[in-house]
Amino acid sequence: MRANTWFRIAVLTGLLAGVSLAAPGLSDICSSAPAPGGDILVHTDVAVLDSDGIEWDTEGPPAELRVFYSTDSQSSWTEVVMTRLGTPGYDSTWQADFAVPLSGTVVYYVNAEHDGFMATQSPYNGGDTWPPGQNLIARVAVDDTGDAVEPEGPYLDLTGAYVGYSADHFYFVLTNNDDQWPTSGGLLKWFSYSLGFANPDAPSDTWVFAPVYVDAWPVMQYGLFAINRYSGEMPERVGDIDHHTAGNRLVMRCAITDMTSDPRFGPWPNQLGYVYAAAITQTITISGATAKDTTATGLFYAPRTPQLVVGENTTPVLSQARVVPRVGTPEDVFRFGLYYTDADTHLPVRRSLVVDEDTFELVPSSHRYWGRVLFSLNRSGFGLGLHWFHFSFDDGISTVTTTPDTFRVARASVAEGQGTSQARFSAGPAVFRDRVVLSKVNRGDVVEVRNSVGGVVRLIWAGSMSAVWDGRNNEGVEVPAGTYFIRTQSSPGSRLRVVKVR
Ligand SMILES: [Ca+2]
Ligand SMILES: [Ca+2]
Repeated sequence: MRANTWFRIAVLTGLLAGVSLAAPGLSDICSSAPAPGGDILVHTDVAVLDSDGIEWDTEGPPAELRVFYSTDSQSSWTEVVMTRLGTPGYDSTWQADFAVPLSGTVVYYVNAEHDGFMATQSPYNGGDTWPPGQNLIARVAVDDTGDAVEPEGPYLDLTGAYVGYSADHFYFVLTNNDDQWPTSGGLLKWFSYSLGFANPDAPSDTWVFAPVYVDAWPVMQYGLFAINRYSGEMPERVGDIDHHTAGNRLVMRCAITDMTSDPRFGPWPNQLGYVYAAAITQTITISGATAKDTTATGLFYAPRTPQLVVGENTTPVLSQARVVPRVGTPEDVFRFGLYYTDADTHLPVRRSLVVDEDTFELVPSSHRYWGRVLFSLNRSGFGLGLHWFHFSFDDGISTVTTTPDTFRVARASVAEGQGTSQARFSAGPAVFRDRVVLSKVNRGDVVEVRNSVGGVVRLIWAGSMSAVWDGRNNEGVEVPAGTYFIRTQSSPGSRLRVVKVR
């Protein structure tokens, strides 16, 4: 009897079909803070995985994304279609918004589908309800009707696979094209139904863990099995399962620790945040086992259900707000930037740079808002004179604003004067290594440093009667040794000569 190899072959087929392609990878799922009676904004980054690794979907939108949210403790869910943002800093980000009640909790999860492959979070079965209703599971695969291979009956024709979790259990639900789940087809013929998980962070891709609904005594009976995809060894029973059938639904659950404490399963929680999940039906006879129907392999982001308490919020922190350079010409690019951190990971619904009366949207370096995210923007073309700027952020509940600051735009191409008249300010030392101190400067004047061929290397706005040139250019890079000329824009005809030495 070759029953010891049947499951290996079939699971291998099922899982490789999905890993090979097209499953949409989700990352950085986050939302704004839940303001009572307001709106919540959900963001998800999406990548399409292929055999070469991760390929960002930048031409989309091939994927369909939905947010399911519940405001009644997961009794019911409302579905909202997400749309792609595609703006700078959000090329692969999808978003949706929905209304927040005045109090209570908001739970949501994201489900994505691309080319028949799904990636999903799921509801959290907090009460460990058994068997779980449809409201406590999420679809991880859809399957066509009528595509089973020479099935003994329509019960072997899968129509879908669902997953869920509680604190203690993983939940597995299969649906078929029938209203029964027979385990025997007569003498020496059995049917099995299972849904396997594989951990992409496992040290090898050898092991699949699957609850199997099967009654092929004495070979295999209902249980959680560890299955070696590459050897002919007998699947090893590593735990019990609960199982339940009702109409076209088959529900199973296993203890999470029976799966994750097995070293072959790999680290848990894992880095990638998901497990592969695929369902399969099989017919087992004395001469071996045959796969009858297999779902595409989905990605199950477990256990990661975002839950929010309406009105609860930690205020974001802004730090290191700045502009570089402080003084420049209308042609110069000014780089504005700061760091945004939100302990409760909310995305900023407002991320503004305000210059005088104008507001600009800042671009984030990542969407991991629990860490420091750099928001920045490069702009040029500001008018001459002194400009005020500040940054303003809002996480959905709290608005935070930086202290107003200034930068100055000045004309560097001032006509060359005689260059001979006596400068009214002074600079010292005339031969320097690290710094030159300019004194008797008019407060608010702009000091120009030019190289020996007349190019402007640095503009310094004098905030007081003195200014310091640190020997660096406008990009902050130390200039080479040589002769430099310093003058102020209020008296362009006067200049001082300094020599920088190494
Ligand atoms: Ca099917
Ligand atoms: Ca917050």
